[in-house]
Amino acid sequence: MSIQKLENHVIIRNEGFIEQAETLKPQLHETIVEPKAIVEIKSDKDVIHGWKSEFVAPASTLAETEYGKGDSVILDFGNHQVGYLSIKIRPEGSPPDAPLKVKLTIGEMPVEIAEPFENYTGWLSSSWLQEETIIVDVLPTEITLPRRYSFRYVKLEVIDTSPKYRIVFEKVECRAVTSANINDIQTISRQDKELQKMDEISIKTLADCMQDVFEDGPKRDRRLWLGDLRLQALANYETFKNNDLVKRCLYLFAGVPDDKGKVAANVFVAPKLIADDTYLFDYSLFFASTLHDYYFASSDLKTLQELWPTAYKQVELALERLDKNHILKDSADWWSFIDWQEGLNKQTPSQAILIYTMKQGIRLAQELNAPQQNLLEDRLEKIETAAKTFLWDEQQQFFISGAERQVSWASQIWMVLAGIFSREENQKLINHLLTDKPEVGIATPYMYHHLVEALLVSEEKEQAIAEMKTYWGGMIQDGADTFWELYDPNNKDFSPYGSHLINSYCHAWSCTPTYLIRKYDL
Ligand code: RAM
Repeated sequence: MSIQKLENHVIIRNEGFIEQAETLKPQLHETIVEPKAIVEIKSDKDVIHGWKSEFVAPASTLAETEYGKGDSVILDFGNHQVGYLSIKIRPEGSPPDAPLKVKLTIGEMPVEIAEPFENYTGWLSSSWLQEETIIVDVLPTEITLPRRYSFRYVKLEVIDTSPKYRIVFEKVECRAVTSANINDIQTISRQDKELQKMDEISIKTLADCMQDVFEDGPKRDRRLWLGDLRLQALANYETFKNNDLVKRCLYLFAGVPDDKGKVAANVFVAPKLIADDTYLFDYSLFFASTLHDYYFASSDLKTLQELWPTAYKQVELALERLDKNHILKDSADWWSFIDWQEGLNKQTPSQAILIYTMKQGIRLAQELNAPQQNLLEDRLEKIETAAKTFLWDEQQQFFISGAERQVSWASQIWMVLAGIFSREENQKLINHLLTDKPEVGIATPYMYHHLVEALLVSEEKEQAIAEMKTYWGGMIQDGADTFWELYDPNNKDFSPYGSHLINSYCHAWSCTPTYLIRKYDL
């Protein structure tokens, strides 16, 4: 379990930055979506989580049926939706002499409809599981649920009417919302239909996560995380090109640093802008990285000038963790995310991320003619040399991490991306990784993205495509309408949270195939 909770969390609010973010608040586009079908969720041991949906009737037949106590119906909206549900209900029979009680269960995946939420035992709050009980005094009625939901399936269960009346669901619809403008996308037609499909699903994933900010997942955690933002922004530059939304998110992070200047790993935007008391070594550094990518996508020099001090501060604070050998200190109590891989030592991948972001920092310093450039270059050289001296195991031909000298996928992948070796050496390393397959592997699409990008920068295009087809292609075969937060093809029930019910099935950090396909012209 990984929960960070800080006492005496001091935030220094920069009202100018917060106002700037406010002016960039996006407009939400709305679309009314109706369910496509009435379905049943059936048990099937051969499908993911053991549950599949089966067509029963077109959704247009919904209003032909009367429902009484204990009856239920499952609606399939045909694709993933993020929005507000409304239901029109009328009574049939005698005048309603008791309130109507209806329970809604709302799910992105069939498993969420099939398995009772009461049985959930994960360590994240069960309040994320999407359900609602409504009690209606006066019928007929039209109810709009106040919460925004993320779903494909909705189960309506009549808990009670009275012996004297039944009800009809005359209409159910969803007001779907996104700040992405689908018309802004240049459609591409690929020869390879699998890649084409992956591109489309990535774009849908990204669009459904684009709300008031770039959310990590519209079901959970519904907030702005830096690590997710960095990847969403990259996918966005290749597709929606909503640069202002990236800019808004950068200003939000820069608006609430702590008293040392460190930016939080995630922020809440309601009831007002609040920095979460969670700090991750890699995520803070990715502020600089996201600013780098934003600047080169937008040429917005003014924003770069304003946010450079915040970006540089993240590097400066990260450098404080180096020991006398220029290697990041490892300890049991530090927080760097990297991946949800069980038992992963974070030292070497974090060192690589430091190198990766310092290089981007140097590029920014050059653009600005900033005095920090020399210092960054000087430190970088030492840190890179130290990585080769102390973290590279000549005998194993792998980078090792921590006192246990762990060989992980994450260390090799991030060192390739950090570019401390030549292209040929990187190519050798990444191929060695794929053939040797060290035990400490990859747990998330987030880390998989980095594997694929490491292959692409090493000019291993065919292998990159093959990995994407196994991984994101595997999700598609397992029924993904949008790409998932977690996916382990060898253990499809995997969840770092103790239950796959709480996993998010439309998740920002999984939206990058469109970036990889378009940027590297796959
Ligand atoms: C989970 C979410 C989020 C991610 C953090 C580190 O809570 O999946 O997207 O950035 O972990």
